[in-house]
Amino acid sequence: MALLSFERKYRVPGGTLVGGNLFDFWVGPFYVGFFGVTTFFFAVLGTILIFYGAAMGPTWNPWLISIDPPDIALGLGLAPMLQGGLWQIITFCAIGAFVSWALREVEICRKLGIGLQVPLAFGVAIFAYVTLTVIRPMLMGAWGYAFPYGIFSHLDWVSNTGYTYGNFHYNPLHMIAVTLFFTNTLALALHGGLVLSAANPPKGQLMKTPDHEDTFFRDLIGYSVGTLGIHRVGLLLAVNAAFFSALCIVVSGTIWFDQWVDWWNWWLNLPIFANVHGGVNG
Ligand code: UQ2
Repeated sequence: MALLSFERKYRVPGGTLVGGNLFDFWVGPFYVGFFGVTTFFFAVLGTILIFYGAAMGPTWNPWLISIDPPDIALGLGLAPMLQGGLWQIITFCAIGAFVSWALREVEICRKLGIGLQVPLAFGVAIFAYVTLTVIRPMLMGAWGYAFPYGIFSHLDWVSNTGYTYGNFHYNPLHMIAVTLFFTNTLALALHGGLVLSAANPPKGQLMKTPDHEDTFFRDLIGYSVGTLGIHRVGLLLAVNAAFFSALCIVVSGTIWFDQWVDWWNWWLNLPIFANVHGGVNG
C-alpha cells in the first residue's frame, strides 16, 4: 500500500488550536496548519538575517561566522542592528519558530488522538534554549551574557562561561545533567541493541519476540523493565538531562557567584567537623 494513500485515513479535519479550518490542509506529506505558516515565517526570516549578519561581518569562513549578542554595557535594552540587534531579532525568530513547531506537533497529536509526549519533550529542549538566551541574561541584567550564534564563537562562550566559575564540573547540577546524558546513552544502547538482536536472528530463522527480550534481561540481571517501560525510562532520562542542564547554568551567576568547588564547603562546614584538629575550621 502506497504510504500516502495509507496516510489518507489519518488525514482528518479539526484538532487545530487556532484559526479553525483556515490552514487545516496538507502540502505533499506535510501538515500545514496555522503554526506551520508561523514556523515557516520565523525560520525563513531568521535564516535570512543570519546570512545578512554574515555578509556584514569580516568573514565567510563557516567556522568563524558569528552573530554576537550586544555588549554587556547595553544591559537589557534594544541594540543597534549591527551591535547585537540582529542577534536579538534572530533570537526572537528562533523562539517563534521553535514554539510554533511544538504547537504544530500538538495539533497533529490532537488530530491523531495520541498523547502529547513528543511536544512535551521538545518543550523541555526549548526551555533549555530559552534559559540560555533569555531567562539567565534577564536575571543577570544584560543580553550580553547570552551565547553568540557561531560555531567556534559559541564554543569559546561555553569555555569562558565555564571557567568564570572555576571548574564547572564541580557544579552539582551539572554533575546530575552529565550523569543523565550518559545514562541516556546507556539506555538507548541497551534498547537499540536488544531490539536489533531480537529482530535480526541468523539467516533463515524467524524473528524473535518481546518474550525473548524480557528473558534476556531476566537471565542477565534478574529484571526486565518491559517493552513499554524502557520507553518511559528513555523519555524520563532525556527530558531530565535537558532540564538539569538548564538548571545548572541558570543558577550560575544568579544565585551562585563563586567557584563551584567552593560550593562543597558546606560539607567541610558541617558541625560534626567543627572541632577537627588541623581541619578547615581550625
Ligand atoms: C528491557 C526491555 C526492553 C529494552 C531494555 C530492557 C523487554 C525492548 C533495554 C532492559 C532495561 C533495563 C533493565 C532498565 C535500564 C535502566 C537504566 C536506567 C539504564 O527490559 O523489556 O524492551 O529495550
